[in-house]
Amino acid sequence: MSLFGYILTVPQTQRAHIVVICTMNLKEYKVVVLGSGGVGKSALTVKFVTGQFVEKYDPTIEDFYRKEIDVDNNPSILEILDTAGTEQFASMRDLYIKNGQGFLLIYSLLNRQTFTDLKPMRDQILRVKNSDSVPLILVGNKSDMFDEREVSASEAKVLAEEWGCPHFETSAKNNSNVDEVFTEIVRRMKTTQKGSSSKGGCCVIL
Ligand SMILES: Nc1nc2c(ncn2[C@@H]2O[C@H](COP(=O)(O)OP(=O)(O)OP(=O)(O)O)[C@@H](O)[C@H]2O)c(=O)[nH]1
Ligand SMILES: [Mg+2]
Repeated sequence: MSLFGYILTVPQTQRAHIVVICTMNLKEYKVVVLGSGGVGKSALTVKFVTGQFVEKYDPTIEDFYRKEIDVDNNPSILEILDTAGTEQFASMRDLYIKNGQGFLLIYSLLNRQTFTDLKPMRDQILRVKNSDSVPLILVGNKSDMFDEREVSASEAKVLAEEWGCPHFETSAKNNSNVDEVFTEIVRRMKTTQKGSSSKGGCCVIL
């Protein structure tokens, strides 16, 4: 019997006492933020999750965040794994990649080496996932310091085209394209994987 049908069986005088608690299990998407040390992985993630810009550089070992996000009128939960850029922790990457569904590959547009470093990371993703259609986005961060850039937008676009993925330039400091990058990766995860879990909602009648 439907919930509505059940309520109709209850005498009208008692219906005012029925409290219905409904919980909706939202689809969950797991995104992994990868890139060399100091490119702004944590700053972008924290900006997206809390709205704050982290000025101080405190190298990450591993941080995990959950945030509800509304993409194209579909509320979802985004689980974000902010990884360590330092090579010391690179051995953990296979595990992160195995568990992740979408990947943000971040470089600093002030530092060419960080751009070059992304190629082996993408190769690793494709190898671990055993697929060449993994949702990922190439992200050039620190666009507020464009005067000091070492990587042009056009060469990054060429690489993104070669990889068949979008390219964004972001600034965690100026809040430029931060929400857009996270929204777009969810869109891509939705279309390729249709979400990791789509449990139905649950209603409790008191
Ligand atoms: N100007 C500017 N500085 C930024 C931006 N994003 C991050 N930073 C600064 O760059 C430094 C490193 O940022 P993090 O976010 O800690 O870098 P990370 O990639 O997480 O580094 P690891 O955790 O070591 O891998 C910090 O001092 C940030 O404030 C940005 O968009 N613009
Ligand atoms: Mg960090």
